Amino acid sequence: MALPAHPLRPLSEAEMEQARAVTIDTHATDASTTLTFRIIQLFEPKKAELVEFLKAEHAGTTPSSVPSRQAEVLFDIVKDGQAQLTEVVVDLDARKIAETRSFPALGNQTSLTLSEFGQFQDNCLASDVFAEALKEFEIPENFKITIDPWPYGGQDADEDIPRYMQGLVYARDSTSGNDDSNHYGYPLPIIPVMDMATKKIVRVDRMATGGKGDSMHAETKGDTPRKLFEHNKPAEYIPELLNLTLRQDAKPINVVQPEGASFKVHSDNLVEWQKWRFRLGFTPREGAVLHDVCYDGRPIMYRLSLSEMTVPYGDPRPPYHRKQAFDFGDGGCGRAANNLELGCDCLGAIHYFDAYMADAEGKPTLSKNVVCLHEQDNGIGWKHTNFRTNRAVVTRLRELVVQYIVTLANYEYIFAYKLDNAGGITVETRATGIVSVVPIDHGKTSDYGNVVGPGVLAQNHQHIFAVRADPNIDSYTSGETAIVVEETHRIPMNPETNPHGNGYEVRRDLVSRPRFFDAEPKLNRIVRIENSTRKNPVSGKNVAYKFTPSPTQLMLADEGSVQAARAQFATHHVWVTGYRDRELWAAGELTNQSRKETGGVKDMTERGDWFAGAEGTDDGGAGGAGQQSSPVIWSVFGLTHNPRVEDWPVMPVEIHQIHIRPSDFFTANPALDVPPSANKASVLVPCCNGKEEGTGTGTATANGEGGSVQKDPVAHMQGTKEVDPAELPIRNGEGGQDDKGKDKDKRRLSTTLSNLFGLGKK
Ligand SMILES: [Cu+2]
Repeated sequence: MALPAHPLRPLSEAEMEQARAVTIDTHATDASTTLTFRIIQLFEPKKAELVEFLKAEHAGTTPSSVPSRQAEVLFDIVKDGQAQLTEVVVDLDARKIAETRSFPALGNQTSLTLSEFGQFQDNCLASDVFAEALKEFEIPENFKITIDPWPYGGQDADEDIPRYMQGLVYARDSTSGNDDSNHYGYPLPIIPVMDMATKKIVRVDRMATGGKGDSMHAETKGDTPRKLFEHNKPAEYIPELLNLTLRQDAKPINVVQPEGASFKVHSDNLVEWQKWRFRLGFTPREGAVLHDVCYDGRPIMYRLSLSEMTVPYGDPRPPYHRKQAFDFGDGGCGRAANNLELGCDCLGAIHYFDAYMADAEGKPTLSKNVVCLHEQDNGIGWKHTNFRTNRAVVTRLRELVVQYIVTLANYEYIFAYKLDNAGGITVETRATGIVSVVPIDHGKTSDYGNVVGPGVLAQNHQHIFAVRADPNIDSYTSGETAIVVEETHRIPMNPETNPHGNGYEVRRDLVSRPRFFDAEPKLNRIVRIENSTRKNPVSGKNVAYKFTPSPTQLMLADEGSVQAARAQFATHHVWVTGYRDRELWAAGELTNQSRKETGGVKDMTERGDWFAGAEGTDDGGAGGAGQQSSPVIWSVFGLTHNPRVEDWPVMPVEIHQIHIRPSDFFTANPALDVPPSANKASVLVPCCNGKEEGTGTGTATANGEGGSVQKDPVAHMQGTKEVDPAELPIRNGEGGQDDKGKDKDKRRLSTTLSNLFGLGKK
């Protein structure tokens, strides 16, 4: 008998079809009603139910119940030109709707879909309003208009609008006949705004193009068309259009795994690698998600995900205040995931995961290769050389990388979870792609960004990320995970406890209620995620994982601004909130067009929850909304990106990592059993192409002869071999040093000096 689907397995094609059919049967009940689908995905089981299943799964016993397979379907009910956003949860086993939610038409909006992106450009180019706006400019022959769709941004205080989108307009020089010629070198100073229900352009905003000291507002329209791009230059990055020779001096680097990969992928997305085991999920909003992450059978993370990123732009000239993207909530990092290519996006033995996503008709469409899985070598893992014997033991730090890459208009983000052979988890973000640019008058510079090419201003902006970690350190039991903020403080010099002033102390602060705090490198502030009952048998401390919050710059927009209000998560480095099913979004569920963050981490911290062990069990004065919960951690970090010329025309990766590491979780270095085998494929590279040049002293050659490296290593002369204490000669008042010992020391010193000055024997 076939086993039932694991509750965390993504929806199959057949399950998506079934969810679609049930939704259509229920909501498209007459001929004048159509449904436009946005998302069909697995509706993750309630934690309380899933935990019981996971416990039984790990114990190898039969679970008392299996959570039912459910699908979450987000769609518009379109009738008489009006769209009603609706969400249903479909019980796939029972083939019926289990829950229904409707959303208001005005105010916060759900994320944009790929079909909306496509419609935006087509409808703009077909619009008389847009054509009229273009008449203000004279555009060189052979240039084609191209429009990057953008979320509308935060609504101004006096706005109360339905679903809008805006677009940044560029022109592409089609002379080369190559569709990949880079349009970002030719920005136009207009932003069309579209009502997505009527598909009509509601207005075209005009932009200021001045420099330092110039007006905050667009100049008035002249009587004659303004000539554009008189000084702009191509900004190509694809190799065949580059006006330079590609470097020839890089020889291939191959990653060869002659015995294949050491990970195992099972058909239901269970991944096993060395002592790690997890289930890979994939959602249109988050992309890859790690579920039930265990090491050596011990749970660590119930769920680990990238939750949100906001990109607020710092150019104060209207309408740029609305240039603020929420890449997860407005766009969707899963649905914008690249189809990764073998040998380009990762090296070595790669496994790719596909995902099914729903198209506008709700039909499952296969996205190939949206997540890649591979191992990589990250240099030395641990090493020690016994200086007495010169015996070195060295192991490699190997990582299992779960990676996905997202293209959101001009930018790319590369997200990776890296599990390593020392029990560590690294969450990595890389920003690359093309910086967002706007026009600037020829010859001017700006306080609001950097001129990266003639007539091209790359505006200052921030990228602020939120990683969500729902930990279950060494236990599936709710209430056993506790968060402790640990700091290291100076002890003032005092005769009783710190007579010489060198002492310092480690202080612990148990987080008993949800709250935020910030990175504090001066206090070495770290976050310990502990099991509150299990002690490490060696240290007696609670078993834990820890991470150091990154002291990166937080939201720069003024506290009173819409930009800051809609991204409250971006105002602190760490949030600890009380768990609720379905609460996955740092800036709230609906970020698109939001005026303020709703249902995000700030609201979660304010509802009066408490954690196990907290004094009192009141609701914190929040009107009964509080409850005892398990803690969820949100790590916020970012990049204030004031662009460099080197970021143009395509930006070298900006990397950021958070390191979640075991802290008294194991009884010793968990990588002690990593074999220190020497790599037989490594080769020696001689100097001078292997030919003798000059005297050639001081460097090892390919055959290992003729060099002085480590042959008589001065640097290791740090002591002598051990001696039997019984053999130590003791003389009164001389601390165990006899004449023979002094002679030995003298000999050693003279050898050292001789070697240092090249006088010793070789
Ligand atoms: Cu940037």
